[in-house]
Amino acid sequence: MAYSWDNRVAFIVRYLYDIDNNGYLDAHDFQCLALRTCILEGKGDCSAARLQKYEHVMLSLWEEITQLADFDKDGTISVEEFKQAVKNSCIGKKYEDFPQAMKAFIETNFRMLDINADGLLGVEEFRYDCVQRMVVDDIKVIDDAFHSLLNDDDRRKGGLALSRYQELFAQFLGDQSDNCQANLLFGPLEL
Ligand SMILES: [Ca+2]
Ligand SMILES: [Ca+2]
Ligand SMILES: [Ca+2]
Repeated sequence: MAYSWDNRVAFIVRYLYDIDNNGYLDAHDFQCLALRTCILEGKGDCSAARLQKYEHVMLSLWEEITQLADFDKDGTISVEEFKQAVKNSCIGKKYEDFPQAMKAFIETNFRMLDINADGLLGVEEFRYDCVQRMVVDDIKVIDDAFHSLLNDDDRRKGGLALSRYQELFAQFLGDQSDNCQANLLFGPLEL
C-alpha cells in the first residue's frame, strides 16, 4: 500500500519538510528549507538580502505549523503529530479551506519546481524534481507518473498550472482513499 494516506503523509514529512533527515520537524528544518528555496528559486544566487527574506518566510511558517501540529508543545513535530494535524485540518477539504501555513508551503513548493517560471509544471521540471529524490533507471516511470496527473486541459497547456498543483496537493494530503488521482504527484513513492 505504497499510496495509502499514511504513506503519503509520511512522504511529505520525510522528503518535503524533514530537510535534515532526523525523523522529526523543528525550526532547523525550516532554516535549511529557507536556504534551499533561496538557492533553487534564485538559480544559485544566495545573497544576504534574499536569504533573509526566505528565512523570515520559513520561520513564520514554522511558527504557524507548530500551532497546528506540535500537540505536546516540545518544540518539535513528529510524523504522528503531523498526521494528526493533517487529519484535523486537511482531510476531506478543498485547497482553499486548508490552513494558511499549508497553503503557503504548497505555493512555495510550486515556485521551486517551476524552474523556468512560466507558471506551469512541465514534464522536464517534474523529472528534475524526481531524480533528485529517486533512484531510477528508466525515465518512462517518471514520465508515466507525470502524465497520470494531467486532465485534458492540463494536456492542452502542457503541464500543471499552480491551481491544478494546489488541487492535486490537496488531494494527496486530504483524500484518505488509497487510489486518488494525485498519488503520483511526487513520482512513484518508494517508502
Ligand atoms: Ca528534522
Ligand atoms: Ca511535539
Ligand atoms: Ca515551468
